[in-house]
Amino acid sequence: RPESAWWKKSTIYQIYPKSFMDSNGDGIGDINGIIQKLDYFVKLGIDVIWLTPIYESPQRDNGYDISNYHRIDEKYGTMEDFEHLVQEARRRNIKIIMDIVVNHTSTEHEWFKQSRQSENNPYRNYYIWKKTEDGKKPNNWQSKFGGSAWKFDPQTGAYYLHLFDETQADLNWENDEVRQKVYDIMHFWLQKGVEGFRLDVINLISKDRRFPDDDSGDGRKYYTDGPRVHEWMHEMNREVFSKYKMITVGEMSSTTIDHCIKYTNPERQELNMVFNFHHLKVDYPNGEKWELGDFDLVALKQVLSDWQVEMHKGGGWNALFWCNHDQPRIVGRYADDGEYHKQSAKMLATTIHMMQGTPFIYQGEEIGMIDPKFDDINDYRDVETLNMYELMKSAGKDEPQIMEIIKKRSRDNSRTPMQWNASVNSGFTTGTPWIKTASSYKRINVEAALEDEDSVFYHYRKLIDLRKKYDIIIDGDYRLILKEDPHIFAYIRSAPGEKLLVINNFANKRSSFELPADLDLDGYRSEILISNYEDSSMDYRRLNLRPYESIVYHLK
Ligand code: TEU
Ligand code: CA
Repeated sequence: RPESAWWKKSTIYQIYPKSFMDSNGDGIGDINGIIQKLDYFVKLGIDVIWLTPIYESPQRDNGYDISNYHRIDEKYGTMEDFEHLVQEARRRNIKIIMDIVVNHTSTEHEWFKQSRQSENNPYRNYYIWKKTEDGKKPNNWQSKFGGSAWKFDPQTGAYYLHLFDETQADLNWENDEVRQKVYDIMHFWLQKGVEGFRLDVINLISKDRRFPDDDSGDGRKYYTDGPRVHEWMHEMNREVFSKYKMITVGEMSSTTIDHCIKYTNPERQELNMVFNFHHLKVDYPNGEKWELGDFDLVALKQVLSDWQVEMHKGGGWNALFWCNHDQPRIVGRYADDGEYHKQSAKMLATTIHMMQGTPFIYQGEEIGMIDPKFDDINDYRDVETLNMYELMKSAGKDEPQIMEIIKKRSRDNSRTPMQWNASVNSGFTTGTPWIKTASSYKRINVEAALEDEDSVFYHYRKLIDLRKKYDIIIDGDYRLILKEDPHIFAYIRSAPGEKLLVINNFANKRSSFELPADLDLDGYRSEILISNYEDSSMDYRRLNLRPYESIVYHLK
């Protein structure tokens, strides 16, 4: 069996610095706070951390609006602090991945300030400007944060494109100089000792240059996995990635499996792995995020299984995840954050971590953090949430209805302070946190988790460890079983001479499992690798699963 790349055996931990650990009491997490907590990652078994953006930024979208790519935002610390972090991480064999946001810059970036000055400014062509004769918007494309994707700028009487907030202007990747500048930025950070990048919405950089109206949608089909994106990914790989020992993960918005195979099949020399979001839309009615819908396990199984099977076949590689800074906490969303909180959090973790790909854990997930359930719009900070609040209001929805949706869908659900202990503000800050701490911190926190042998934390640690020990998790093929079962998510991983049987009950009640008759599992010895109840049954042929019970059998 060929030896797999190291990053296929690693689990990556995502840090949202603003909410991770505040070292100086100003209520905002910072670099020195991360340094203080490095040993925590060692305890969990993590060898790679990804930091969401800490570059200089007006923070309209919490750092995804960058005004200077070569500086650290002073809220997070200094360049010296960052260099210190790199050193301290390296001492513990932890690699650092930075977030690279180059689909757009802040409108406060010097390039944009220049660009908007005049039509013959040397930076004019760094962004996407359109003039229209009748003064109407260039087309009907919509911003992902609501409203038109075009903003009129009176200085030159032209519109610029912004797929996100109006302070996030899309860069013009057709301009060779822009691409060169992006590669320079990457070299700058790699030379500081960074060992990888997470590339923000990188599949949106190539727009259809005709900029047509989208009669049946919001425009995304004209810029998602656009005409030149693979050409540019390959160019980036040649100009930058190929020159370092590093890893890359692309964040892909509304992408397809075929494109993701292309992005990640090593022969094409583009990226190492990709995030896609289809499994986090199975509770969106008609794909609509800002409407409430029911969780559909059969749909979830189908989506995740298609990605498992097809990416494996095509030689691609998935990034596996439930949580990030844009998603509500998974435990209350797809399982239970009440009575069966602990079992649910473990069950969900096992479901994902036994799949093929590189798992990512988002801060707080490893202790089963849950949504804060804020009732008051004034407790929310996220630009998307606040925009959508206004849009839903003007569409005539009433306040309680709007708040019900926001409570379930807001990105702030995952952005509340990390829950370190049961002291005031969960040990995150001695000051006033920039966003309120979730009230669950007294019960759900790191200190309590470390003291409890049976905690969600130790379950994650075990999963991280299993991946390092069992190659079948990395290279085994995948087959979904009991496809139509509405409560059980079960699958089999197979490698020559061995199997993993992964069985998860997504119901809050007992469910009976019966191994399909056509599976030939005779002649194997079996052991339980991990489960979330103390005394799980050894008889994997017939099980009476308890609520949210999850068991992994290794057959050899
Ligand atoms: O997110 C891209 C993205 O498309 C989403 O997950 C987005 O949050 C969602 O569509 C909103 O409904 C990335 C970053 O992760 C996000 O934090 C940034 O706001 C966004 O890009 C813009 O840079
Ligand atoms: Ca601080």
